[in-house]
Amino acid sequence: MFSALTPAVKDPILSQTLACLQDTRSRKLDLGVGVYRNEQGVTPVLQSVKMAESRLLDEQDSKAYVGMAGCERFNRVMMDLLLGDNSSLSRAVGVQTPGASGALRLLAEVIKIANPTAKIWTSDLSYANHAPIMKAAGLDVAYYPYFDPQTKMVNEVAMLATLSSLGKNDVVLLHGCCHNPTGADLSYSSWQTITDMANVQGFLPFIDMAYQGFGDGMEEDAAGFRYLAERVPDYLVASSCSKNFGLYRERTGLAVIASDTLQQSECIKSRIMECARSSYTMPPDHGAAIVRIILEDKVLKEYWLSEVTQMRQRIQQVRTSLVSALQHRTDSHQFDFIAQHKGMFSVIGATSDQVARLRESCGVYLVDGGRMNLAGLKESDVPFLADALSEVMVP
Ligand code: PLP
Ligand code: TYF
Repeated sequence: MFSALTPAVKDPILSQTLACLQDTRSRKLDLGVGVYRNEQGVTPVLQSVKMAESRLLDEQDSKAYVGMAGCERFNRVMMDLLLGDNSSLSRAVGVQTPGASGALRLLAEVIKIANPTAKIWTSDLSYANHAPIMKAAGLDVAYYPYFDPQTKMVNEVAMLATLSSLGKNDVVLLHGCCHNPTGADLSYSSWQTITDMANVQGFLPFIDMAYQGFGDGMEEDAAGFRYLAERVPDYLVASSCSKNFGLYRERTGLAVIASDTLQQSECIKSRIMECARSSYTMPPDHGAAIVRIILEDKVLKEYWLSEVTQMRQRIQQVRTSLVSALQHRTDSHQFDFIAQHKGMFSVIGATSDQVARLRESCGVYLVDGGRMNLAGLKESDVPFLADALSEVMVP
């Protein structure tokens, strides 16, 4: 049965973490995989999560199945977090999924069922798993221009020019905030323009929100998306609790569907649950139960928000420190863009040769393409990293 099978290509991100673990040098930095680490280099379980877990241990009286859409109370509080008091809430429905990855896959499958010839447009560059997930669901994938390697910011003119040619057969995948891998986010005015284009041209906006709270704040990070959500007839969202709740391995996420009527959204939801039934059937409960407990409790929610603020501020601080260390060493403003980027990552413009030299000569591990996880960097490691970057990247 399997004799002709060749091994899979390695995961481009996780393979860097493995390589760093196997590196025996005492001085090394794993800035590959997107996990947050604190000043001690630890990815902590949040205190709010610990408190919710201990409550869950006391209160949970059954492990019976919850249902195909997961926990509807989780779906409700997560939609509230995502949408605030947005008017589209009244026509939006949610399905709990195994991480945002599960949501991306289910939403892609329902697009394929509704329109087998649909084409999905993703940013160039984008999250390493976007294209594989969409292709696995049978969708055609195309790319719109996004990252400008010169400015290290979004090339909004080129992006909007491409989007202006799309129509009813197209789906546009947008990062809600904290773009992975580049760190370069859309401006509010681009969200406005994309909203107008979706309305006039009829393409479907599909938003991936994996880092709400890691850019400028919980509400601020959703502002562009909420502007669009108020105004377009249909949209889809894949939302993740991996980073902002630190629930990575618990596989906790949400798919949101908003169509022009609640009845139509419910119809799409029923087809999504049908897709889930023919795959994993029902999502894991533990992470969703934790999130539900936190978001339903005013005090716990405040505490959790303060923990997200701490994580966000630490990332912002480390960005500022790195920029100033690099200004000092290079006597230039070549790396200032790092402080303008949002969220965990920055694409720093290292060539594949430079990425290899950083790894081999300096023990600094980035993802190929030059993505650096700033959320994995300790303040105390900034001088070491700045030395390595200025040695390898400055002529
Ligand atoms: N979307 C983006 C942009 C991501 O960076 C990630 C990775 O964390 C995901 C989706 C998947 O997240 P999850 O762990 O919730 O499946
Ligand atoms: O981009 C990242 O690093 C995270 C985590 O195949 C991740 O999103 C890493 C590898 C992978 C899926 C997710």
